[in-house]
Amino acid sequence: MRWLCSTNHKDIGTLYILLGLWSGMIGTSLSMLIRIELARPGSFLGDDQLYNVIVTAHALVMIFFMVMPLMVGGFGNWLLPLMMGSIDMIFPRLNNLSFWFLPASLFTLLLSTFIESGSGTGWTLYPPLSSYTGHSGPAVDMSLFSLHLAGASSIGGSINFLTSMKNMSVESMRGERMVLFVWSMAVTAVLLLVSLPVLAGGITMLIFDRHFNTSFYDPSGGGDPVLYQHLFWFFGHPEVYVLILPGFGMVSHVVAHCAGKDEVFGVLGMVYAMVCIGVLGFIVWGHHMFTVGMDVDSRAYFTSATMIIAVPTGVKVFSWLATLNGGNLLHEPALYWAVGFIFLFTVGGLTGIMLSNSSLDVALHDTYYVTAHFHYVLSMGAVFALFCGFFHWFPLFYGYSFHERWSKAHFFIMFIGVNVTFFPQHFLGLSGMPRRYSDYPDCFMKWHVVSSLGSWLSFVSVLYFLFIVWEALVSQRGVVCKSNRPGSIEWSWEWCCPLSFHNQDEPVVVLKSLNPGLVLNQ
Ligand code: HAS
Ligand code: CU
Repeated sequence: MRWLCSTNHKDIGTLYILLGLWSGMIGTSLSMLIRIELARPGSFLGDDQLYNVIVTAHALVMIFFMVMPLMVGGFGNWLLPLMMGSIDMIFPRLNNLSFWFLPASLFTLLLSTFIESGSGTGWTLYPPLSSYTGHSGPAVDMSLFSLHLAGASSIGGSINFLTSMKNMSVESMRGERMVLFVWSMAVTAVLLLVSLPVLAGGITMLIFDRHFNTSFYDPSGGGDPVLYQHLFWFFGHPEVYVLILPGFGMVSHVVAHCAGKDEVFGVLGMVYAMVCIGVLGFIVWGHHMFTVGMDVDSRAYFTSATMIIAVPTGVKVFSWLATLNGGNLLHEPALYWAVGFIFLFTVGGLTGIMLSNSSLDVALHDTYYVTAHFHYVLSMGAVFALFCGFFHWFPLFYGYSFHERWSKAHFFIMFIGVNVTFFPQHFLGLSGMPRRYSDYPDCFMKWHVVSSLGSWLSFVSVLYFLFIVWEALVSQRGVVCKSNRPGSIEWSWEWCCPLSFHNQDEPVVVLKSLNPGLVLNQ
């Protein structure tokens, strides 16, 4: 059990990966309950508060305990030191602490669902629903405490990552020469560091309103619930980029590797695009609040500022395509996920541009169109990027390889499943189906049935994925080097890091030293 208190970045990365997979299963189960409730008009769960609690827990679990731990905690911890040429993170014990905040936070959140009637507030926890009048029991307090803990974990992690990048990188891997995944983590860490304290302040004020007679968000005492929305979305919008930027980093490495190229097209442009997305992410939060009664000038501003984000994101999309163009493609599962990511993330991004038009958003806000948008960028953006990274780096991390044909089949099942689930939600939204409702009139039934059927297919693909991982572990198949370039040795090198740092002449030796258990079958 010593590895539970390990301060080694790889052990901690593995702990995060285990936690993320575990929470992923909790989140998936909750999503299936949602889709069962919505598969038919009428009530399945029999209790709308329960439905709201499930929706809330699904979102919080997926965001804070699945995507973030896997991307930032898992891949970040595993890859950063390798890609910086350093032996570990600079604060190894803080690293361990950051991890252990999370199980405590997850436990608190899940426990809150068993207290009185749980917190059915949605992941945004807007007052007055989350205030004492809306939810008087301690469930909301537990959810807020859980958020505080998860936030402390991320702040600790971000400080660790940034300080490590500054002080632990080898000379040849600093500044502009940091590889793209490291850059993506740098931008992510800054976003977290700046935005999380604002969330912490906002929810602390909510706790004060609930228990200490303040009225920050209560008009009867001179407060305003819209203040909460400003504080929440000043965190919330940068947060959605936290969920995708590390994915951008991973996809860049996989695309370059699978195209048989040294680096992605326009590396420096990719760096500037990420920094640009990070900076712009802080000044567009109002697009979540177009319906609060915002004046027309602010709406014009938030619409224009939001749309500008399409430019750096377009730079990224077209650079990935330019990298693939003319490449000697290596047809492995990770490439499938990367291409799936580029296509479907773009679909989600374009619906985001639609929503950023305040005049349209007044009609589409709080409808299934929004749900469709963010599941395209999350379930098919962030999650596809995670699978992409997982299939690419798992053999490096653990020394075993996946069954290739099965992994490809898994991609197609998941690809069809998520599209069947979420594409119809655009139609539902456009015809006025509101979000966060457990029931609906019969006219919405057709697309809800299709969506629920799709979710079963995705569920099957999750089970299949677990089987594939299990099979890779029990079969203990070694890693087979395939090459799309002259000399597979070079390929093995690329696998870890496209830029050279130490011992470039003997990459296999380096790989072995990174992971002594690694079996390389030529
Ligand atoms: Fe979003 C709501 C706008 C990216 C996640 N988003 C959400 C929510 C989540 C989320 C979770 O303006 C719901 C929160 C809640 O619970 O209420 N989003 C955007 C825009 C982008 C964007 C403009 N979102 C993301 C990413 C996410 C994410 C990334 C997580 C991973 N989003 C919104 C808006 C709302 C919103 C409104 C509020 C809706 C409401 O009413 O509540 C951009 O970053 C997307 C940029 C990407 C692209 C695709 C690639 C670019 C290319 C270049 C050419 C494109 C051009 C555009 C020139 C644009 C290929 C042309 C335009 C056409 C339409 C053809
Ligand atoms: Cu936003």
